[in-house]
Amino acid sequence: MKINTSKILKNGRSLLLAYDQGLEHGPKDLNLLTSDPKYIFDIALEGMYNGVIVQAGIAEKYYHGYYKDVPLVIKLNGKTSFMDVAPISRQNCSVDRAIKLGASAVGYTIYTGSPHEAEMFVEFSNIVEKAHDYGIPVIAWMYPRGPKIANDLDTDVLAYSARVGLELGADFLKMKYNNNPEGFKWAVRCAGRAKVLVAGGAEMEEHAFLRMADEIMKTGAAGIAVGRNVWQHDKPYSITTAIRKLIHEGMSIDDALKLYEAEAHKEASKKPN
Ligand code: FBP
Repeated sequence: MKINTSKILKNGRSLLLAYDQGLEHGPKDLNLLTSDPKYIFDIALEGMYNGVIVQAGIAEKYYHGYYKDVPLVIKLNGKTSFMDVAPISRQNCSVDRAIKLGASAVGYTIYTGSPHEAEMFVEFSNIVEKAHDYGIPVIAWMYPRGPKIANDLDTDVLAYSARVGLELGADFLKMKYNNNPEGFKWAVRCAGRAKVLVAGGAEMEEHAFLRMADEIMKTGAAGIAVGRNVWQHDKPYSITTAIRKLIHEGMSIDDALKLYEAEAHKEASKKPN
């Protein structure tokens, strides 16, 4: 069966908008605007994202009508931040249900290094088998975490996790960036034909975020799966335009920074005082 990656990947690159933080981190990440999933789906649609990542419950209640133009990625597991020891994240949605909801891809977090990693390996492998029967791609959030993981951003730890994702059958790996371009290139290399998408992380100053995105794309990563750095930003559309040009049109970082400033000026003038 051929895996159809064409919905979430354009010319080998992808920009996804992640919105599963309500489950992973809780309402501390949200405010009056961002607690409304419509706000995020509007950004995904107008910002021409290659996909929006949500849990099934959000998809069921908000992904309909015109949002169907944004490819849907359903996250099939998740855990709250109340649970911090020996991390495990269990499946809460089937591949069948994700497909009924309109998913073009499914996602699953694996905590490599957790005492429970074997359980997640089994669940993940079953998901890969089922999703690939339907021809839809699987994104593995490869997050090393557990008693033996002293530093989850260590190059060897990241590279090992990337390799695990490839070996277990992931089509895409969502990974954290370690601000070490040479080291990260090795992790991308170890991911082989599994395409690496980098998580955005906690909100940072926009120029720093765009510079990081530019650096990431030079490591051979296929794209970014960003959340808070876009939808917590007060100019989400401007940052989206700049990052999209960086990723999909190979815009230089200097031009992307200038573009951001110009767009931010326009976006500010549209906002009611
Ligand atoms: P951000 O870009 O907002 O960091 O989102 C990326 C992400 O992978 C989310 O999909 C997920 O909710 C979150 O990070 C989990 O991060 P952590 O387990 O480190 O809290």
